[in-house]
Amino acid sequence: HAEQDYLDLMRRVWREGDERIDRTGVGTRALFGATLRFDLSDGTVPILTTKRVFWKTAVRELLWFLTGDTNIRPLVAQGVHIWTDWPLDRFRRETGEAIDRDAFEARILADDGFAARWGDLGPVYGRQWVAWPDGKGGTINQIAALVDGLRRNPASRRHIFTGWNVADLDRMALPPCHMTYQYQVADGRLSGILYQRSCDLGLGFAFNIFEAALLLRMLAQICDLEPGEIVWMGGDVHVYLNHGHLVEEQLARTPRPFPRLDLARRPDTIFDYRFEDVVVTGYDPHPAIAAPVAV
Ligand code: UFP
Repeated sequence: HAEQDYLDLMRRVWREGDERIDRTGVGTRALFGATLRFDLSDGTVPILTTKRVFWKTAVRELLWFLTGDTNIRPLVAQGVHIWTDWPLDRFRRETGEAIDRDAFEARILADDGFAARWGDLGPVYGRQWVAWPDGKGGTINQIAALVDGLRRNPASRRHIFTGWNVADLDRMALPPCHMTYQYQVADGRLSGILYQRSCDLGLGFAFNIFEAALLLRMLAQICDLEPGEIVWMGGDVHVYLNHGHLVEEQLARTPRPFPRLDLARRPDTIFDYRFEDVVVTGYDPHPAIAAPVAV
């Protein structure tokens, strides 16, 4: 079971990782360079089963990336809070106002001007994926170009898109973690690699691998290919020191079969998927494990 490889990696990081104080001040144990592979050809999807993963939130995040939007407002409107901490933190720092998260989100939803002023994350993933500034006043849609390339020239070794826009990094709330995606077509099957420069194994990974797999399935459908494998490559792979309870609990659990993923509808383009199109069946995870996010 491929989830066992993930658990083994988590155990190794926790036991052997180099302990350091990271950017967030929380502290991590970290290893450098790891690979995990998940077979998607049988219709399954890697949603971790050794804890409940809130995969619907991840679907909404991926669809939001594909719209090119970088404001948290559409996420908040869907009850997705995963990106709120960064703008909230900036708002508190810059205004000195002691506002709680619910009140901040309520203002983001109620006030257009406030949302525009405080809800934007800078040129993060969505912007780079679909509207990378071309330096000539225009933009490049990397995802559209990828689809086009997969259709026209499947044997290419250049099926790549990336969020790592060096010139824009200093304006991003968070420089891309899941930064580069590459694809290969072999025997009518689409496989993909996600290179993730920095990975919070306890929290981020579950979302990152699922979203990479979902995106691959969507690309395969749009390009009339069968799904192959999703390969995950991590750079700085770490566990936060305040996730000890999560590690202990998760490692004590036995993985269950991965659920199935079906796309209920084949939209005209990769940009036209809707939340309802993503159908996950047979997901029977162990209970959720709460753990704090390091901002
Ligand atoms: N992180 C992930 N996956 C993501 C994401 C963030 O694991 O998709 F957006 C984690 C990795 C790291 C932190 O713990 O967030 C980012 O911090 P840094 O930029 O210092 O690597």
